[in-house]
Amino acid sequence: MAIREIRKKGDEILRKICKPVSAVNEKVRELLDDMLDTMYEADGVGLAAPQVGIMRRIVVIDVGEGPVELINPEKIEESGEQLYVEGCLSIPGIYGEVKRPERVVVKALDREGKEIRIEGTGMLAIAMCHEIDHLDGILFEDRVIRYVDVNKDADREEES
Ligand code: GNR
Ligand code: NI
Repeated sequence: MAIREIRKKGDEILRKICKPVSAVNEKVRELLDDMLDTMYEADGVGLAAPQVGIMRRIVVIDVGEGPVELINPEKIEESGEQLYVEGCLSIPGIYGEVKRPERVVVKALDREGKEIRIEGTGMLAIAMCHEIDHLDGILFEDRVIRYVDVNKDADREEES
C-alpha cells in the first residue's frame, strides 16, 4: 500500500485514451489498493489510473458508501439529468457546473476479474461518469457549463 503522486492538468497522460486491462492480476490489485490510499489521503471521492500515471482502464470511487473498484468500466444505461458543481484532484482550485445523467448502470470487472454491474444515482452516477471520462482523456473542464467561485473553508483558514 502506498500513496502515489497525482498528475496535474498539463501532464499529457491525462489526455490519452487508456487501454483495457487484459488480465486482472496481483499487479492490478496492488494498483487498486494504492489508488484507494491516494484517493482517501487526497480527500477525493474518486480516482482514475491515468491520474497516477497509469494508462489503464481502472478507477476507484467512494462517495461515502464504501470503496467501489471498477476495471474496464462501460456505461450500459443512462437516464435523467442532474447539474452538480464538480472539481478534480488533477485541477486543484477550479470548480464548475457539469450536466450528468441522474442514473447510470456500469458494467465492469471486480478485483477477482468477475463481471459486475453497478447502478448509481446522484453522486455515485456523477463520480462514475467523471472517472470514466478520465479513461478517455476527458477532463470535467471540457464539460463545464459555468465556472463557480468556491471559497473553500479550508483555504480561508490557511490564508488568515
Ligand atoms: O474528489 C472529487 N470530487 C468530485 C466532486 C464533484 C464531482 C466529481 C468529483 S471527482 C473528484 C476526484 C477526481 O478528480 N477524480 O477524478
Ligand atoms: Ni478528476
